[in-house]
Amino acid sequence: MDIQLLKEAVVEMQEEKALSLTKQYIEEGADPVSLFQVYQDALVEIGKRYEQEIYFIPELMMAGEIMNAASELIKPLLAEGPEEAKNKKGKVLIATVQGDIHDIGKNIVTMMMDLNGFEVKDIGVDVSKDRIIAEAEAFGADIIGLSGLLTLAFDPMKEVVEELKVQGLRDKYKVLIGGGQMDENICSYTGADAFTTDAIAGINMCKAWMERVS
Ligand code: B12
Repeated sequence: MDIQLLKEAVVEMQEEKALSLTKQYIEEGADPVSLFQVYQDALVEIGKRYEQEIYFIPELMMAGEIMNAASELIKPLLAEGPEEAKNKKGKVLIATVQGDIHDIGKNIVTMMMDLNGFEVKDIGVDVSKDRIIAEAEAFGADIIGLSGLLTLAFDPMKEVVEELKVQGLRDKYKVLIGGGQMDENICSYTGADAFTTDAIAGINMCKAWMERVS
């Protein structure tokens, strides 16, 4: 797999080329997680171009479309994945927080968690703290996964944690925040238990938490 060639095609918005390379690499036996990683890296580059005003909203939208089309190609490979899928490990309620509509990363994580043996309920984007908590309660979640890519998502994440405290539910859930901007500082600002910028790392954290309780 020529990572650079694929990344360039995505960054340059050459959808047909990107998808045909993806198909070719799949046929050649490329690892699905590495393929997702190339797309994620390309989207970071597209984000930078947006910041530099080389790209604008239409390009962000186009990037989203290319990523979704690629996900459809890559997903079936993941479905051939681990045996452990049958043995549900724990329940994860996942949402993109209020004010944020980015969902590509969340959808990837949801899919990967499911394939890794978690029971996942994805309640969508732009979800209020009250709904997140109500849904977690109704679902009997062990973990609440919050996605957010905007700086504006930090406060809604914090509010979910605060509201859990107000309702006396903070100790009932592990809260994991995810998205490209997440780091140690944001994690402590929001009061979440952990953060990740990577789906696989996030899944490993969830596995470790569930092993500790079982
Ligand atoms: C595509 C895109 C869009 C698309 C989104 C389409 C969609 N359906 O999601 C559209 C065009 C709608 C969009 C809109 C906007 N966007 Co936008 N967008 C992007 C872009 C280019 C890629 C995002 C993406 O999908 N990345 C790929 C995925 C796979 O990566 P990921 O989300 O990080 O997810 C991975 C991990 O973080 C992790 N993960 C994610 N969530 C979770 C959750 C859990 C629980 C776990 C465990 C793990 C996890 O797992 C994933 C796989 O490893 C980014 C740039 C960037 N690099 O992030 C800008 C970016 C996020 N957007 C940005 C902006 C500014 C906007 C707009 C405000 C633009 C505008 N003026 O309207 C709007 C916001 C609308 C809103 N209210 O949310 C800025 C945010 C800047 C900031 N500091 O706040 C960015 C960073 C671009 C930039 N560099 O300026 N955007």
